[in-house]
Amino acid sequence: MVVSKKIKTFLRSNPPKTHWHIDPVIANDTFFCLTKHFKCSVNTFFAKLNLSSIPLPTSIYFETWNSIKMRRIQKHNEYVKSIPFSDFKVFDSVLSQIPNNYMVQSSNSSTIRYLQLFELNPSLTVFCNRGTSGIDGSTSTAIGAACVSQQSTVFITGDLSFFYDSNALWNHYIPLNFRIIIVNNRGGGIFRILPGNKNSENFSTFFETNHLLDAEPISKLFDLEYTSASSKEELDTALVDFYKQSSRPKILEVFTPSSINDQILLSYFDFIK
Ligand SMILES: Cc1ncc(C[n+]2csc(CCOP(=O)(O)OP(=O)(O)O)c2C)c(N)n1
Repeated sequence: MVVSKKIKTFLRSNPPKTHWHIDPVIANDTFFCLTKHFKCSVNTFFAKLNLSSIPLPTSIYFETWNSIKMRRIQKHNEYVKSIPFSDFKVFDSVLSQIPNNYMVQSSNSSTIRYLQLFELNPSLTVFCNRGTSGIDGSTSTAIGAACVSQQSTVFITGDLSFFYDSNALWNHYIPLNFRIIIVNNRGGGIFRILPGNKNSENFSTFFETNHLLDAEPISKLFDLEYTSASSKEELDTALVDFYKQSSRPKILEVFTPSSINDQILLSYFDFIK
């Protein structure tokens, strides 16, 4: 599933001549132009595809898109340096400090949207429940995946998604190296990013669902180690020890200023244009 609506719309309104989907089971016709479904794994497909026998046309396709990508990365780095502590800045610190070969589990909604804006360490494997994109069940999924795969796992989540599924912590199977990072912006930050009037009580009560909860009492209840951070310095300090071996799973809760998060994200898109 392509997360970005802008990219989905772009590809739908600029359809390719052919669209091949490679998957052993299912082929979603996301761009309404699917021409062929190869029912096999990606590795099998590329092992059988004899590229040297295919005459390749001369094309500037790669150079064109690669230079756009490079420029975007450069603008991205410039922007991150210039912004104050916010959701965006938290993702920059957090994503650059996940150890190699971790599984990253993401909740919905702005968590996965921020995640896709960053160049990730290619040794990480990233999962998120997309489809109906519920904020429910992400913690349960992350814990289940960590148990079954036995891969070191960090779960990154928003506060509402975390509190919604806190019952996921009530079991005896959470691996000791399981890590949770809660980006607590005191409500549904995604709704501030979407267009509409944000300065009304109706907005904060019924859309953003403002709250003052923090995860410390829940960590005590379920016997998890707890740390919090409210600035870049505190976050970077907390991350130094966060992935070290421990006798209990850990939660790191990062408090961000909800009033500036949306503006920082929206200005990012203007800046990299
Ligand atoms: C089960 C369910 N209920 C409601 C929604 C609508 N919804 C989408 S995002 C969101 C808020 C998410 O807030 P949070 O987890 O704090 O993440 P943030 O957007 O702040 O990063 C809600 C309520 C949903 N996706 N799934």
